[in-house]
Amino acid sequence: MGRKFCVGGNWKCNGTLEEVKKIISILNAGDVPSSDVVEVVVSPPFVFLPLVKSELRPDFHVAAQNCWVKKGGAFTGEISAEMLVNLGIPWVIIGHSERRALLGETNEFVAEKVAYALSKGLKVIACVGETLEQREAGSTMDVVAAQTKAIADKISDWSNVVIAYEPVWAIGTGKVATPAQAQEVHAALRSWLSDNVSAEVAESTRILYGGSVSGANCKVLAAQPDVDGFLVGGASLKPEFIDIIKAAT
Ligand code: G2H
Repeated sequence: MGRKFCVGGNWKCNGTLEEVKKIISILNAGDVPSSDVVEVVVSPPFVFLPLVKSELRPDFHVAAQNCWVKKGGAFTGEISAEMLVNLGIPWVIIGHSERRALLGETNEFVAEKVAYALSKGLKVIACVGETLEQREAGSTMDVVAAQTKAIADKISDWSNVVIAYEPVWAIGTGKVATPAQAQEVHAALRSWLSDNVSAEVAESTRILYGGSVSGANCKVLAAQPDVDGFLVGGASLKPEFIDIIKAAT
């Protein structure tokens, strides 16, 4: 079976109650391909998760933007995987570069979180990607391979994992990777999975592109054979998110 196109909307730390309600109504009215063709996952800040889950159309799914690395308890300010499961939130984004860079999340810590979230039954969008310095030094593939290896070392079942390749230099900068740059890394990641995990996992695991995806650039990126969807930030807060979902067809 082919890889179903997947579009994630990462709202990051944005939105008032009124704005969130407005985004929900735009999404609910959007004319998009059926869920047989595209899987849509929107990821609001934690505080809006119950609202979004209850008001959002049922063919779109909801993700948290993070969760704690193990069972909840005395971890002030954290949200556990168990809580997400309890609220019926099926997905979680883990290892976004903003958390890696600003909050010091290491490859190992991210991988532990991925493994724990999966063990609780969550589906995971695991983010990888290189900085501009790393790209210019020619180490893009070493970096994303190390990030992916840390995860591969801790999990055995990849069926609930989606990888998001997000070059850090393209995030929120308006400087999108060219289709060729995205395809090159996606293909290399798939080949890494084939060599280091299995051919089946390489074939079935979806690899999303993230970093300044917009209504204007999504079609050419989606046409790349190893681009299986997008993780969208800024544009996921706007009506053009509907156009990006339509890039699935
Ligand atoms: C990358 C992306 C969403 P943006 O972080 O994950 O954000 O589309 O704003 O670059």
